[in-house]
Amino acid sequence: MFFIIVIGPAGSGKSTLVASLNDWLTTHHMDPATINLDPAAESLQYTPDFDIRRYVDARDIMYKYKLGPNGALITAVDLMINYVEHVKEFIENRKANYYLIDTPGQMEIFAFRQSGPAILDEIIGDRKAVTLFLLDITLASKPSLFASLLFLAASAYMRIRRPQIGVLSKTDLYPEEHIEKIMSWIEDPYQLLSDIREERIGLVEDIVETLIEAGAQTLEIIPVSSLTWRGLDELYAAIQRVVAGGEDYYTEEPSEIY
Ligand SMILES: Nc1nc2c(ncn2[C@@H]2O[C@H](COP(=O)(O)OP(=O)(O)O)[C@@H](O)[C@H]2O)c(=O)[nH]1
Ligand SMILES: [Mg+2]
Repeated sequence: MFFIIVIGPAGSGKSTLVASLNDWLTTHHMDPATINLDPAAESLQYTPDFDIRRYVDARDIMYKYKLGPNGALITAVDLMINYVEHVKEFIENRKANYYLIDTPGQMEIFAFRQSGPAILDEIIGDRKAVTLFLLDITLASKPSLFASLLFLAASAYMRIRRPQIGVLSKTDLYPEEHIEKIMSWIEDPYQLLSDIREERIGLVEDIVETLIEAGAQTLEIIPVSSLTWRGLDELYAAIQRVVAGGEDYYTEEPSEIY
């Protein structure tokens, strides 16, 4: 039994990826199950096998405690820990091969507060898990903006502390040249640095350079589209390498970015 945690900024395509990966795994007879941990999800592109909204619903909390949407989501995520036994019970009974975990839209409320990582630890324990961090291609139009997504992935890693694979999402929206450009930045961080230099934004160059020079860690990134299923085979292979091969993607090649 393996856990696939899907994380990323609001609207980066987490729930859509859970839906498409669930369909892909089902098509390939891999027996997946979906767990929705977003108490504020309005509508999901899949029918979750376990749905936290049955126990904690951000909208109910908003009315009950007279909170705004953010306050309600924070409260909802904090309350989720009380229902973690139900998640565990579901997992024990369902006995799936893969559990796909969908997380709240606003990743900072989940990943950057104590309750999110604590809930994941409770659910997963010391079983094998991988985090898929979504880098939304629509937010990566400039080299510096792409670098900012890498930093976000790195800070999510610091919170979740599980092997992480980057997913460049929504690639169907951009021409192939743009995707190739982004992939060249991943293969050669110095190319990213020199393209950032052309933007002439000072401090950003220094930050990126420091991180490259520090020999900080690498992130494998796979271009994916949940619409066309582009990259889902590669993504599955990468997941497989982490969870079945026991490799830690963040510590394997300490030579590239981070
Ligand atoms: N074109 C395209 N749109 C996508 C893709 N994945 C997600 N989206 C769209 O992006 C928006 C946000 O997706 P969602 O999965 O709800 O994001 P979440 O907040 O991270 O869960 C929705 O309108 C999706 O239809 C994709 O692969 N291609
Ligand atoms: Mg979502």
